[in-house]
Amino acid sequence: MFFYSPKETKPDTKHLELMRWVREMASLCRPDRIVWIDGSEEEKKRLEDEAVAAGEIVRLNQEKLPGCFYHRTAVNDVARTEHLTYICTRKKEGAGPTNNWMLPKEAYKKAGSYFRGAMRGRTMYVIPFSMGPVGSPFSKVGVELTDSIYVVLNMRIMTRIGQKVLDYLGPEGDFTKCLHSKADLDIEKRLILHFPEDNTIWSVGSGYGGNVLLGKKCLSLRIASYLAKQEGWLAEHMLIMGIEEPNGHVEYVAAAFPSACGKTNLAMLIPPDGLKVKGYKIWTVGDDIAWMRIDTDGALWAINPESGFFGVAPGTNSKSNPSAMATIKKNTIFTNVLLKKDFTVWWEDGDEPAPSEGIDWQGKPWKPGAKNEKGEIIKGAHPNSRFTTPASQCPSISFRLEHHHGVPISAIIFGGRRQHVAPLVYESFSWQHGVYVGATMASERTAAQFGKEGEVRRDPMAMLPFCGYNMADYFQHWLDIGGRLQKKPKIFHVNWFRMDENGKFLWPGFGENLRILEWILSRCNNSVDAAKTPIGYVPLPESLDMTGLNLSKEAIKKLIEIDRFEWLQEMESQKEFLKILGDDLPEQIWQEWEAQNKRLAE
Ligand code: GTP
Ligand code: SPV
Ligand code: MN
Repeated sequence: MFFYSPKETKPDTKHLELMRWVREMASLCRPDRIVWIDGSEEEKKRLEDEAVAAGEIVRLNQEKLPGCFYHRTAVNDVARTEHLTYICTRKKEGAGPTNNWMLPKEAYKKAGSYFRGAMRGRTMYVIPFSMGPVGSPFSKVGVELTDSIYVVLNMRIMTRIGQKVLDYLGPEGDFTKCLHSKADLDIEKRLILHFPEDNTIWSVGSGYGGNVLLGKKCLSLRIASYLAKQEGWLAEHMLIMGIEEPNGHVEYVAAAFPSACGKTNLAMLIPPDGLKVKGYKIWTVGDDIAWMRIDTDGALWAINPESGFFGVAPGTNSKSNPSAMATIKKNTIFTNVLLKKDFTVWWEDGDEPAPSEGIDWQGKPWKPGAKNEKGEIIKGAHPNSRFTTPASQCPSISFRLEHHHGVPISAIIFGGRRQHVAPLVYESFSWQHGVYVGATMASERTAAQFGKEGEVRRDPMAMLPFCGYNMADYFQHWLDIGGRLQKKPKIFHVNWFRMDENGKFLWPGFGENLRILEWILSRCNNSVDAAKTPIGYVPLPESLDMTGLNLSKEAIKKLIEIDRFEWLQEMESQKEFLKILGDDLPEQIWQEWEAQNKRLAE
């Protein structure tokens, strides 16, 4: 094979393995140019201008939205494609029964044929990035090669990138090898491949966030969960937030909800009017990913490895999430929302009424009320349209985001979107019972993943699409962590989405969720009693502070009610799921299932 040497900017690194790998991937993808990303402001400007000129992004109205850009992905490329996402381990058991699996050799061969020559006529950007503050012992370095400026600009917001990362990496530091090409954006030739044994990620044929910002789900969850298992820590699909009491004391919680189930909203919560007199203040540490480890004090400490938010736009407004609205006023990239005539953006359930016209997420002229051939309303913004915005711009951002040490976690909260069955909140009986609660969690499918919306599926710890190894071993890992923790966070389950018989939400949600966090924290410091039910502890109605909330006693009762009949059915459905994990499932999870089933039947 002859050596391929395109034009290349001079890398400022002595990392020979990194340079060898970049050239090897270039000789596969055949870009016209290789550009090493340094992370500077000048470089950002240059890339923005280039991408605007090429039509890859649109510069928005700089008076109204300074530093903001707009991008549309291909119509068939607007959400993560879980059916095209694989864990490639030498043995199938390594991936387990809940992941798609391919033999590494075959995966490299198949994707290699899609990558071959895919960057002809394009530039390959080399993005060194750090998940977590650069140089923190808890951070991980990756290098993403991509032919998309949109990816570079997003990675610049979501992670720490550039020369400082190369400097930290030195001549032989470890890094995750991340290769991405849009190729032809052909869904038939799209693959999102993870090779945990090689610390490598290959993504081809997509331009959608979760598939291509390889520091996010691919590295920080799938690869990181695999590393975390080996190194004795946890990589989770969780928000991290601090709740400050008037005396200045801050308690931190971490919460795992599936995609588009309210992590961003909860992490940025504004105390509701009725609780204002109590003087709480909320600090946002992260809205999507938590890396947690046991420190020398025997407690669980967490960092958010990201530096930006990739949040769902529709439904975001000054009432539901004022902090997000303040964050996205500048330096934000909007993807797949509606583009207005004045080069600002709009989405359903935002702050403004629908404009009289605009360009919708499919790139077509749009008018409010327009319908398709089937008579369905055409949305201006795709339900999974998103904003990419710097965390530093968030009014509630915690200064601890840049702390190498992270924050101590008092409570872990699991949650899903369930119209029925799951009560507003309950507390597990123990760490082991809590792990079982997380392991059997379920949620209705949302627009964040390709597939049928609304269908209930088990999504253990909100990690079903993100666990980089066998789910059964993952549960065992959670049990082991509990065994090592001297100060165990209490484990809770919440459901903001319970509905009445008319299909209306029983709970107002959003800012009002602080009332539930307040109860959770009082349970953590043992300052409030609770009612024992077969599934866990629920609040005594009088111990929830409902000041200023106009909710009937009836509704509150319904919200925390446990219907034994529904729950016995739920147990059967849990059993079906647990059986899929076979003999590898830790015995303790079955014991918890049996015990709960017995309590419910009594
Ligand atoms: P990913 O970014 O996909 O991981 O999702 P996320 O968990 O951060 O989801 P996000 O906070 O963006 O949730 C978005 C959806 O949840 C929107 O449709 C919101 O309107 C809805 N939502 C968030 N919080 C609440 C709540 O407390 N009650 C109700 N009813 N809906 C909520
Ligand atoms: C999710 O789907 O859980 C997200 C968005 O946070 S993505 O990064 O696309 O996965
Ligand atoms: Mn997410």
